[in-house]
Amino acid sequence: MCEEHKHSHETENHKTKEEEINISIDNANIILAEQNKKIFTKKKIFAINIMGSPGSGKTTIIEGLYPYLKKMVVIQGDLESDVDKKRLEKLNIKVHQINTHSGCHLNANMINESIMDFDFKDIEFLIIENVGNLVCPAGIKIGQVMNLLVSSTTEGTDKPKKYPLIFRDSDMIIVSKYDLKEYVDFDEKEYIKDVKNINGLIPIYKVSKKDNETFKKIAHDIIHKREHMFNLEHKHH
Ligand SMILES: Nc1nc2c(ncn2[C@@H]2O[C@H](COP(=O)(O)OP(=O)(O)OP(=O)(O)O)[C@@H](O)[C@H]2O)c(=O)[nH]1
Ligand SMILES: [Mg+2]
Repeated sequence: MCEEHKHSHETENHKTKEEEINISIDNANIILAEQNKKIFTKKKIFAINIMGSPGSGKTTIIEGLYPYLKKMVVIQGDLESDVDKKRLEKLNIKVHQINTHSGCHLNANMINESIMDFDFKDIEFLIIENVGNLVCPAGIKIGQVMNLLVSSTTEGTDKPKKYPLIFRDSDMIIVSKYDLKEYVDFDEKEYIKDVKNINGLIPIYKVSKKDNETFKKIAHDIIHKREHMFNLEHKHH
């Protein structure tokens, strides 16, 4: 075998090994995510994974939903710091911090370790704020039953076109910073059209941080999903 071919053969083999390792990491993550899901299901806890760009308004959404989803515990995922944890604790929300350091998304193992010392008594909702990123968290299973994407008007109209994977992977979209849409020339029609092209039936809510009526509506829809999932008696909201 000539040197060039030998070399390319070796790189191919090397690549295959790397791919194999990645596949087994992915599989281990899927198994752990299923375990997490089973733990939550057993306790009738509805686990929501909140995704979105840095600064899109994920923590603000948790603050807005809390008055209507009182029985919640939060896992806060950030590269560094406990800034968001402290923010939520001011409202008396129970928060567990995960710092990924260089990791650009949470994984099932991090969640699994984090819930070891959880007190799940009287908890109905686990809200997981993933690391701010529109790429990495998409498609990663961590034990959630619902992916909530927070997508702000200030990020621009073109986000569904540029980052379709995360839009496809979501079960609900909250268009945040709706109060700022005029200032940033957010083209709502085009945005909604693009989202519907990617994920036809997805519910989309538009919210500004002081819009408690919409937070109430979103919370009630989430409560409904939980009741449905666990076959609970539907309350009249
Ligand atoms: N005008 C306006 N500002 C908002 C709204 N929602 C969030 N903000 C502001 O946007 C900034 C970022 O909000 P956060 O809730 O911290 O965003 P985040 O996605 O949790 O940020 P990271 O955790 O750092 O990724 C804050 O200064 C908020 O006050 C909104 O509806 N309107
Ligand atoms: Mg945050």
